[in-house]
Amino acid sequence: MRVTHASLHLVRLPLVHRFRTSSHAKDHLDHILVRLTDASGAVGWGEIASPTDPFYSPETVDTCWLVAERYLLPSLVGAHWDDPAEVGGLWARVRGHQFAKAGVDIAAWTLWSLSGGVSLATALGGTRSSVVAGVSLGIEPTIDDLLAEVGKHVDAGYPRVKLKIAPGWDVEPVRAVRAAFPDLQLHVDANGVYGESDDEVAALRSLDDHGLSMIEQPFAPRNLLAHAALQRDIETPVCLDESIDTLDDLRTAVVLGALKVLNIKVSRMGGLGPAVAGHDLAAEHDIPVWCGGMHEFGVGRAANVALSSLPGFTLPSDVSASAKYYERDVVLPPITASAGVVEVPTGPGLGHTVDEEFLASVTVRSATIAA
Ligand code: OSB
Ligand code: MG
Repeated sequence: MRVTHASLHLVRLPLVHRFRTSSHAKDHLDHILVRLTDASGAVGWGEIASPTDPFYSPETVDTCWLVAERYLLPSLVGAHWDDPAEVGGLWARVRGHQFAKAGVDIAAWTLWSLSGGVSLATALGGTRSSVVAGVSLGIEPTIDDLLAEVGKHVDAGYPRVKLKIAPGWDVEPVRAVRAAFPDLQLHVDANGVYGESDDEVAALRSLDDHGLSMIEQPFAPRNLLAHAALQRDIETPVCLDESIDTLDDLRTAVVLGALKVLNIKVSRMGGLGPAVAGHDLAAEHDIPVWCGGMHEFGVGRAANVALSSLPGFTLPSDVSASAKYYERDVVLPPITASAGVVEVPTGPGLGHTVDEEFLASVTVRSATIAA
């Protein structure tokens, strides 16, 4: 297979509901869609779902654009490859920049599966015909606002809710949500903002009493030792997100006892190939995994749905329906969930087509790279 033409499209979509985490708030997202074409004219799409600012990871939309345009696409366009698992080898010299790599990698997988007439899920080794979705809810102005948001998504059928927490917004919202929804599968995500002061560790430890299915990334990404110490002290599983960019990170975290659950994000791990490898490695260590999200547009979320169909994804994934995020998504049909369950498409490739006319109307900037 040979990509003859590639293009990047910076696309802006407004969020239906303002999203606040421990580090920042956002009303719209700017993601970069990657379009690859081969000599037969087949088209594969990918998505670079980096946040605009370097508050989740060191990458930004601007660094992704630069790295994809200057390094990744020039090494891919014109090169011969047989399997998308080889594509990462074309840019092996490029260190880091996982989000940028992931967007190009997803496009290679979708092009290859489409050309081969198989679904992306099948190409990845998926076995499930549907996946269970959860929702991730931001920090709200008041507890009442939060209870209303949780209620709305529970009513829509989502069986699992994740709450963003930060020092000062942790025990109280968790207690309130737990009191109102005693049987809900509930977990929290701190995005690495807790320190190791006695007060902050005590707050995390007291979350152990609320039947949470996990505490996600309480401490800074590189601070595996603090995660291991907390995991020794509490029953609730510690889940890692920002700490795990590579398989080497995962091996180290396992040896240290820093996690009991892994959030696999295609973007954070640098693509679908590395995400599948992370799934396999976690399974060897009996670590259950779920697929995290970055508020992807339909292209990236369809890839997340396909990945979540692998057998080790035994916990609900952040693959909510398009309507949770966007009034209008870039794919047709949009991603839908029924009683919190998303069907895995069986048609070739992504199983969703990109609405190119709508895309043109929301594209801010484009660039092309030809052989
Ligand atoms: O930590 O999982 C996270 C969104 C942006 C940045 C980081 C995270 C998130 C989410 C959203 O939790 C999950 C989703 O896509 O629904
Ligand atoms: Mg997270």
